[in-house]
Amino acid sequence: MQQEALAEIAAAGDLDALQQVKTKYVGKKGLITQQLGSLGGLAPEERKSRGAEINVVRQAVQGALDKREALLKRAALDAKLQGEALDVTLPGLGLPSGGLHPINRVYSDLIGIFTRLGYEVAEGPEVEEEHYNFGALNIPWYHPARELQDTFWLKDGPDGSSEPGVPRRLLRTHTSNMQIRYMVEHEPPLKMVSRGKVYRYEATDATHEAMFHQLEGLVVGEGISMADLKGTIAEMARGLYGAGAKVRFQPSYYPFVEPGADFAVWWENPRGESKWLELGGCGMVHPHVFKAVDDLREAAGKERVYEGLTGFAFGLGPERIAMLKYGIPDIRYFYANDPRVMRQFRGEL
Ligand code: FA5
Repeated sequence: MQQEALAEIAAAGDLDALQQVKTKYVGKKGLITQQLGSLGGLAPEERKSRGAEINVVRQAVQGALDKREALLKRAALDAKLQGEALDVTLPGLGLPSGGLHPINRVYSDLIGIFTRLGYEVAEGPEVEEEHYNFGALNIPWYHPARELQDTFWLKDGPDGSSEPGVPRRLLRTHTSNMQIRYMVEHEPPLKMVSRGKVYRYEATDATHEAMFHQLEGLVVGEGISMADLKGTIAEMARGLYGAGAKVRFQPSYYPFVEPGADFAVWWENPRGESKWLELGGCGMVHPHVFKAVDDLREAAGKERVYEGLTGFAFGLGPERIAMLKYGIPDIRYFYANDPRVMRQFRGEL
């Protein structure tokens, strides 16, 4: 019986099978237990020697059972651990990655160029008072130039009109409001760029949006000249398009500069496409602007420090740069929130 029991123990492939063998031999009604129970019917001498024999068998079987149980438990644990193991070499699930909007990419290129030239970066309001967007920029209410930039007005008063004595407000039509705000706050000499959204009440098409972006630049000091302006725009073009970049200036009119110009950059891509890219307007700050700034400073209890100085300003649209750089044919794609467009810029930081 011992041989049989040991063979069955060795053959038990899992803990359930082993439990059956255990019950069969050493359980309450097991074969060995029964034999021990039957000793009572034997003569004392025989009972002693037979009892000793059976005990030897029982101990051998019990020992084999314990060993096998430990082994099977270990194997079961190993199998469980194996099943639950983390394979760190498996490819990950891949979190979706974001990316910078193409306009922000262009802005960071531009801001990088100007901060390296020592410009400060300023931020200002999109909801603006009429005076900062127009009046102080030499565009009085009767000036036809206001019609060049159709404006979204805020309906501040209860009937949509403004209260007497309360400045009318609007969504700024350009970032040139920051020329005024910055000069009122800071003393010359200064170099500043300001980025942000601007709004115009106009029909949209492939190159015009009602909301778009601008980068404004302003430099004021003694003896600042048109040559400094041209050199700065050329430096920006080189920063954007490399050492061979070309710029073109054409006379233009903006009430807040005199003389004024539009500037374009010669753009080429590796596919051999090229053209003049009309980027923005610029010019020498009009003396009326300096006077308006000093008036505002005086009203705020500050010193008049701008009259008699010279300076230049420029304003450009990053959308135009981004459209060419990324081959985007229609400005409206930038703001339509179409994931098929924006997905192409994933991972671009
Ligand atoms: C201005 O807004 C002036 N404030 C620029 C300026 C600043 C001149 C300082 C002189 C001194 P303009 O309206 O031309 O100028 O707009 C400047 C640039 O903004 C344009 O060259 C163009 O790149 C971009 N832009 C104008 N309108 C739109 C539009 N609807 N959609 C997209 N980009 C536009």
